[in-house]
Amino acid sequence: MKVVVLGGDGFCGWPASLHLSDLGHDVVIVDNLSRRRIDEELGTSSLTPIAGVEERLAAWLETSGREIRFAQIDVAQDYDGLRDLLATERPDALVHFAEQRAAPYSMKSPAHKRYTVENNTNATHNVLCALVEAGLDTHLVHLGTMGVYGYGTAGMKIPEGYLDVEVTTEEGERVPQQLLYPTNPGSIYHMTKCLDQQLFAYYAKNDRLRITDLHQGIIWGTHTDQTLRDERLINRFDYDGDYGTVLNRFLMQAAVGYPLTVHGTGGQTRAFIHIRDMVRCVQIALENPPRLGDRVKIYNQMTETHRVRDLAELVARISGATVELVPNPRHEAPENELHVTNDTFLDLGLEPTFLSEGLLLEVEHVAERYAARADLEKIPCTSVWTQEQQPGVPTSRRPVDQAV
Ligand code: NAD
Ligand code: USQ
Repeated sequence: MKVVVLGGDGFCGWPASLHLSDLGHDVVIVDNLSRRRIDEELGTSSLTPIAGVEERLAAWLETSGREIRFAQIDVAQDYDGLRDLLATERPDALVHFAEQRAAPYSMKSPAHKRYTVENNTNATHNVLCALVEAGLDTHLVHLGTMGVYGYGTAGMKIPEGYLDVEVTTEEGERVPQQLLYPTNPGSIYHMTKCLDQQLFAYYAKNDRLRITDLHQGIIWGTHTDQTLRDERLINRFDYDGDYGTVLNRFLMQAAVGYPLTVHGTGGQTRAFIHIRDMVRCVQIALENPPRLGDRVKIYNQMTETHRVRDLAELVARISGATVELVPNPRHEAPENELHVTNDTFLDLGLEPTFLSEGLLLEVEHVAERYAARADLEKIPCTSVWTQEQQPGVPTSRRPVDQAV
């Protein structure tokens, strides 16, 4: 199948592109390289030494004999360029990773909030609009987030996208309905993924686009079978206070001897998935498209849930690291339970990589190997969620812990 991967130079998009190419699909990467420019803006860089995009692609051709083509297009800004590429390539599928994905970065300043909203919602809407204008029946697979649901329920399992409800008519009859699960975003970034959901629902209904939305948990790990084949194919590993995600940060912090930065009490429970499972999920989603006219197909793309302080204790146990409770820069529930339905991928053959198997390897093979490249000053999370959390504001004016 011909697959266009939007955001194919990023942390998820690169290994997903290699995996699909390795399976024999014809892959075209579209990326505006904004993630690399954001590294420059923040004065940070990947812990792993990632090659430039041209060098990566040449290395893949050399090692696999397979060509991945590349087009530098800003999906949010260059609508005509995107539409023309789609009209020329006429892909069978489009995988959409091309968004600003860091919650702390999205909260840094009014400019960062506005950039994140404009980039993400324009990118998604441009993709949908261009597919319709080009008259294509291309299956769109979007990488969404578990964060659209918020992270708590009244004890029920979070379903895959749609909530069963019963409404009572005027005659007193109880009628079953399914609604898009109510959104409860925890950052401007997460909010853009909620807006994406509405765009998908509309275009699936009005234009009969075939759309799959993958509500993905936090990725951990770095390597996939393909990125391991040559160091020029290595994947990025973010550890800085804006882009580093919690478990990869803890692994890196352990490797450099930095106390593990647990926010607040570390009672936050989140969903996780290994990067190898992510690429396999994208493959499975592509192989199981919705039928024409179906509503948006939503899968929960996660394999296990963990509490942040338990993760820190686990990493400390295997590495000897120390744990530090630091003030939480976010406005989030200090403690939550999280139960998630993830039957669809398991039924379709996903065999998860659990933390218990992969964690130590990750510390040894990635975090310790590249520890000398780390800039420890970039580790603290400095983006705060509210005005009251800005440095210098008395702690008495800070938001009280509450379920949000
Ligand atoms: P990333 O920032 O590493 O990659 C995103 C890529 O998209 C980058 O290469 C960037 O240059 C590109 N991009 C951004 N805006 C673009 C635009 N307007 N036009 C063209 N290219 C653009 O992020 P990632 O970690 O690979 O995440 C990919 C997707 O998966 C995101 O949508 C994110 O929300 C989702 N996701 C990521 C995680 C995670 O833990 N990393 C978890 C759940 C969901
Ligand atoms: N946290 C710490 N210490 C740290 C870093 C984070 O305790 O050093 C805590 C945070 O306060 C938060 C939790 O860990 O409670 C998760 O933070 P994170 O940065 O790992 O994840 P998040 O901001 O939610 O975002 C990441 C990706 C995003 C994706 C999301 C999936 O960056 O693209 O959508 O995970 S989910 O969390 O399921 O919504």
